[in-house]
Amino acid sequence: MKIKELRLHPQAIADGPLRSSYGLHAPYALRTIVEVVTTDGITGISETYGGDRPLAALNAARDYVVGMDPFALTRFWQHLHGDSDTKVDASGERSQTMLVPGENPLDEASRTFAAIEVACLDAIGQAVNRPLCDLTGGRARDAAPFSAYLFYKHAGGGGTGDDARDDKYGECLSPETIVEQCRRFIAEYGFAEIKLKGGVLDPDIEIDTIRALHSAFPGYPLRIDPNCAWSVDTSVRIGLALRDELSGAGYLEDPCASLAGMAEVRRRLLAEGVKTLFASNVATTCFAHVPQARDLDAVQIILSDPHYWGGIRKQKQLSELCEVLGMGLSMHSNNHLGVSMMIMAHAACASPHLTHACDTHYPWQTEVDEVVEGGRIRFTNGTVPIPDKPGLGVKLDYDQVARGVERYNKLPYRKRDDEAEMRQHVDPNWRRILPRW
Ligand code: GKR
Ligand code: MG
Repeated sequence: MKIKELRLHPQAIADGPLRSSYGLHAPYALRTIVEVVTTDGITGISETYGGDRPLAALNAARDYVVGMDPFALTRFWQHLHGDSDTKVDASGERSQTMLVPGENPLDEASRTFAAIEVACLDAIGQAVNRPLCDLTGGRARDAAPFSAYLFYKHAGGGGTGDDARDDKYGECLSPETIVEQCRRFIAEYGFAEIKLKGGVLDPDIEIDTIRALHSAFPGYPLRIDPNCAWSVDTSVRIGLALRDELSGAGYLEDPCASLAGMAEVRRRLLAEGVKTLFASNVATTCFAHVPQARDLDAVQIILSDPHYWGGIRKQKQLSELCEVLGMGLSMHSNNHLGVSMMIMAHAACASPHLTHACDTHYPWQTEVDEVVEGGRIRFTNGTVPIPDKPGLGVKLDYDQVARGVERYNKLPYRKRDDEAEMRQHVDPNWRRILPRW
């Protein structure tokens, strides 16, 4: 079996005006759907980040990919990374750049690799008639657990003009409206863990929001992720204030910048008897960051992402590494379609050690944009079960893919820029200041 064709379909998917410390989500998020067509007539599919840069990197790999044996993934990794993938800077320096995870230039080779790897594994799964998560030694679980990923947001459901989507949640900029958003998430999807994207409102309002969620949903593990919007002192203050609410299976995610900053917050909280765990997808974005994160005790839970940590086999290796190092593991997310939903579910099911429900933005996207045949992936009690079908278990609806390409071609932007959106729609003087509080 050889790859005879690589097809790339840039997609624009409607997205609501969600807030984070990066700024404001644009009316459309960008993704790329990837297909590899083999000489046996099998088409393997995948999904990755969108816009010019990921597309250019995939196009640059085309000459190598066409003609490649889909089993020869290690050689492809070596081709993209040169002789050592540890040459990625382990100093933690790039965590200071605060680029959107998955769009860090240094993750590019692993991101490109992952997109092709998954499509190859999908093709191999179809060739041997086995689900993808069974190809790396058999699955650890049959369904992947996900969490309710709550966002402060302005009114609006995403898209523009005639293409605007319904807004199921309305404006959510207060503790009460976030509790209501959560109620709807849990009623519709059955999630059993809750994450709040923070770093948006004054920290005291965010403390009140977590407290309100804690009393409305007793027993649900809670996590808050301000994407480094807080200083070390503010992080300590919030850690102390939320010592009960974030205890147990909850956690504090990237409260402040850098591994050194998080290590200091952790030390100061432990000195006060607060054992809240810290998770990161900003200070730890590749294998080279893990030993340092652990040695400093800055991060206890790694938030991986198969889309830029190097795909499904790397996700499984990371799971085993975290287990050996005594660290927890969960999964990061950005806006995505149903193909990525299945990539994440297979990655989670292939990983023996997975300590917390994974993140997903999927509830924020709508049926209108879905590219998988048969419509949106369904959740069962907060999980995505692995279908009894080969490979990823989903096929593309090509009419929907074409509509996504059409939307993409009409857009004036080719990369995510939450800061520019914030200036255009909310505050003309807004800048991303870290720490803001
Ligand atoms: O969608 O605004 C967002 C998130 O902030 C996203 O970009 C992050 O990458 O979800 C992510 C996170 O956990 O940091
Ligand atoms: Mg995060």
